[in-house]
Amino acid sequence: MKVRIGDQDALIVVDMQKDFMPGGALPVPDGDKIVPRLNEYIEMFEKRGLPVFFTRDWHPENHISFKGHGGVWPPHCVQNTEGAMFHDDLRMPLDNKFIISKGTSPDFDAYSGFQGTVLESLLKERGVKRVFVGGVATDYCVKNTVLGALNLGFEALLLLDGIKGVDVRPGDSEKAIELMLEKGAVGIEIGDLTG
Ligand code: VGL
Ligand code: ZN
Repeated sequence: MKVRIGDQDALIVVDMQKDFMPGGALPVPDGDKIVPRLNEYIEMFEKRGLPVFFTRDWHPENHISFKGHGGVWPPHCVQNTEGAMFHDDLRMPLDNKFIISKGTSPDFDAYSGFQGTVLESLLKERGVKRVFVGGVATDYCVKNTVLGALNLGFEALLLLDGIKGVDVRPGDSEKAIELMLEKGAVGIEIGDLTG
């Protein structure tokens, strides 16, 4: 599968925040291991002047997804806390970079970067037709962001070497990948990129 990055492409990096990394409040095993690879993808977009979107979970401290507030997760990615910050080594372009906060109001959760955000309109007003998606967690926010993109009419390339899952039930990430591919996403790795 050879892919050439072009001017209708954008990169979406999902939820690479400290709370989702080993040692964080809701750790994704080996979540930190994909940082170098994601940085390579980010650099390729940055060099071409193409937009890079960083989604982040950005919850109030009484968020509905938290245990004790009706949800199943330990409190995580609380607005303005250290755990909500991006991984220190994640490459942040100076230009053409967008931070998309989701799950920001107490009573709504959002696993998709498109849910309750301006992501779709920012992509469409830039003429983006195809999104490359990596980050965490494969079985939650990556899955829902990819499915959201497909539903909205974008082509979606799943960065197979730039995702990690939580696997609350063993096999969840594998199943999520199968579902994304079945729905029309195309799985790629860094070696598939040309030019
Ligand atoms: C996520 C669980 C809860 C994710 C966010 O980013 O995949 N997972 N909140
Ligand atoms: Zn969350």
